[in-house]
Amino acid sequence: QSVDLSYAERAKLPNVHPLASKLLKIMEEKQSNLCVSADVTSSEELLQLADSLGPSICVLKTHVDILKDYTAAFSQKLQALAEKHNFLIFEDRKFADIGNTVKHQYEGGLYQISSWSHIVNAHAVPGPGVVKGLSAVGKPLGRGCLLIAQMSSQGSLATGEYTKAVLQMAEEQSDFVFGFICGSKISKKPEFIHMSPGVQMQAGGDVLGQQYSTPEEVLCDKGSDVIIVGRGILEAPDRLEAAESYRKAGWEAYTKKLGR
Ligand code: 5IU
Repeated sequence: QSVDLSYAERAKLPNVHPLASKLLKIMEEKQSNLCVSADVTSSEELLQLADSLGPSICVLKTHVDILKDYTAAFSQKLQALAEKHNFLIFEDRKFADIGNTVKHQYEGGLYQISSWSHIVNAHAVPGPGVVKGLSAVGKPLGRGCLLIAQMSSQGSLATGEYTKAVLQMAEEQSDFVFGFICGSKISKKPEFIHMSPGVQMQAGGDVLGQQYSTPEEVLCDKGSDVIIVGRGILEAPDRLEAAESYRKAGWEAYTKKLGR
């Protein structure tokens, strides 16, 4: 029965990835383990969300390829808001190709993701080359990667032995991989950060296979570190009020789990 370390203690571990350390410090400072999934289709709306919810969150997750009006100026404004409110940007790109291809997808194209996103994620399906390719671009820039170890959707194939193999891959490239997208804590190493999508105040799902757990279930029972919330906040009548209620629920669950 090992005692859980606080975010602040984990931030100071000798082998912690610098970006994980930064995130853990932000979480402690802002008393927030909330990542908002800003799944909107207008740049203006996304920037407005980032500015209003910024103080409540540790990470802002984007899908820039759903924006109908992406420009390089948008990414600069988003970076300025990340500085202003002290949160990290996570482009949920889910890279899944051979190393050489993901290198281009990460650095180039229209979006030039590596130039503005602190965090990206990748599927482990291609094998370790996908991380090597991303790392070649992102490591010199101080970026970090989360490997998708489990998914929140019904019938996901990322389970069991696959999840274990993802864990192994992360351990072998922990100079760039600092954690996981997962439904529950899969690594005992406190240096790794576990981030979980599929979170709403009420358990349930949507019509396309999404499955929801509550902040308390995800953080206390499943032992994850960060809750990722999209529609639970975006579809609320008052988004700021909803974000604050998720932040508080998340923080309470964390302090309860810590038990001190
Ligand atoms: N997302 C998931 N489940 C996953 C992964 C990513 O829901 O396993 I990997 C993304 C999809 C969406 C957000 O951008 O997280 C969840 O949005 P809602 O809270 O609106 O369901």
